[in-house]
Amino acid sequence: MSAPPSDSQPASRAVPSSVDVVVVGAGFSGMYLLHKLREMNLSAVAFEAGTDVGGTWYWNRYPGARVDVESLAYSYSFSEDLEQEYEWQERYPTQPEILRYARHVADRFDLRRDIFFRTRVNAAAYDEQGRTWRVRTEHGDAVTARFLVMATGCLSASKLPEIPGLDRFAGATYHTAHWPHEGVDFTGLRVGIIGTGSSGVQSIPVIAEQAAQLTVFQRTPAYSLPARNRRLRPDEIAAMKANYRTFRQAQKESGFGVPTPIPTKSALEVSDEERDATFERAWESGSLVNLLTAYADLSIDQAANDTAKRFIHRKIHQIVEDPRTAADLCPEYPVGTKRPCLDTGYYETYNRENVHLVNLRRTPIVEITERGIRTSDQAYEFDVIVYATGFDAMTGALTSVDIRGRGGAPLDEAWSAGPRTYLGISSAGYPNLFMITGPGSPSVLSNMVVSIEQHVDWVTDAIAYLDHQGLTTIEPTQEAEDAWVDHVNLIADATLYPKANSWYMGANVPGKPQVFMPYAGGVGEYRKTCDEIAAQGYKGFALSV
Ligand code: NA7
Repeated sequence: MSAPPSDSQPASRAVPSSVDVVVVGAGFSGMYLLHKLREMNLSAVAFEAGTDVGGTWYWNRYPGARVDVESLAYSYSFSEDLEQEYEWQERYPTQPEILRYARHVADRFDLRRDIFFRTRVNAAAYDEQGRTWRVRTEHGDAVTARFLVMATGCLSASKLPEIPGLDRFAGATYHTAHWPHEGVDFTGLRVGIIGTGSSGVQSIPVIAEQAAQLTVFQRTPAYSLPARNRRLRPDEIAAMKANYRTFRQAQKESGFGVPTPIPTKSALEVSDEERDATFERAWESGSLVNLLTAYADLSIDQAANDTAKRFIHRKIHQIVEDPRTAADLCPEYPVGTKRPCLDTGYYETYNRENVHLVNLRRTPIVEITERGIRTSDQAYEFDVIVYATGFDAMTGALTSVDIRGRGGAPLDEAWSAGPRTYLGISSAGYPNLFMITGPGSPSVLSNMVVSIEQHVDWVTDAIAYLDHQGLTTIEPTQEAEDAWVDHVNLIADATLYPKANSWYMGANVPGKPQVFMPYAGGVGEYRKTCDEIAAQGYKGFALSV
């Protein structure tokens, strides 16, 4: 895998020995945190492994990478000036456009002066006597902080597949989450790609246009809707800018962080014609949320969900000319229980003569060889292999840091049977440690920017409260954490989510506990709960002087 070249040189300066807050990560969470902490006159530094801000949008530079929430909604709301000034170009911006936005925010709020780039945090240990966190970086620097905030993202610990022979391949290999900054030219090459999640679904059509041959190795098909991306019109940008405050409030109260009418009808109570017309409108709208919220029971009732599944299967069979390929592209798990995708020409790509689908359910990969990929029935030769194989989601970036709480307890051991948090923000035994969009919060089931802002606001309010009250530590009680974990599970079990082998469940990482990690109760409900807990003097947390 190629290492990214540098593109943002921080001024050379020494890491301070002590600050109020250490922030790990300079993606959308870390950036807003730094800004807020400065406004509170707290000292803070952020450590970032990349050479620039942007997090997900810094790393995932694969061809075709786009966000699947609309730009005007997938943007910070904390600064009205920023909202008004910034001009988004596209409905679903590309990775370069989103990275440009992140850089603009970093410049506008002068964030880089408190960020140490090219600096991975290796370890953090809580000092019970000093009531501080001691944080160590890969360069050997150590900094002491009153608070530690992990703004490390839900999808940042990338994953290679567990396939024998990974090192044997003689050609070039790329993981979608570590794409070379200079891009890759596939012209005239024979390319194999493993993985058909969002990264595969977005990159396959673009790679197919360049490559001599593209062979897609699919273990589980994705449900994908056409994005119907386009340039934004000046009038719609102006209308949103005039209405932003109302829109932002609606985002906060919504289920997914994207305002949509709340469905009241069951998919089973309407005629086939009415249902098809509704699904057709959702398909035409280019919005995942419109499909997922078309009926009230799609996420909780198998028979209702089957109606959406049949609709999408029909679409795939209409688009893909070869019936066997079309059948292989049809998922069997309930719609929405693995992360659905938005694409640009994905299914159509399988009608190209240079694209070939290998169904790994029928013919699994046996090994990677020096020349390519061998499945149970054939050896394929490639010049390039692309791994679009995803992430150790939600917990990977947290447990890969050696975090030790009270009594030196390692976080990865405390979470060995699955992540345990209170509100997805904090964990018992780890005082003054906060996670932004951690497991047990809506996070990946929502518009991430909405959830990030809510967590950053809640965490910084909690710090302000402690300082105002002359308190030094905040830590969830074991009872509150246990009750929250039970609540998260109860909600998940009332849905169809646990029916799929998804990264929401940790199913893509061999040996990872199978626990549904995000909170499925919706961002509006979740926010209410967080606000109530704060209003009751941080109920469920032990606060001490
Ligand atoms: P995803 O969604 O986790 O997709 C990874 C894909 O790679 C998925 O199709 C996996 O199949 C496949 N995979 C993983 N390991 C293997 C092995 N060993 N053999 C074959 N196939 C494998 O990651 P993405 O980067 O595409 O997207 C992540 C999120 O970013 C996305 O959900 C959006 O929120 C944005 P599986 O499904 O595990 O059978």
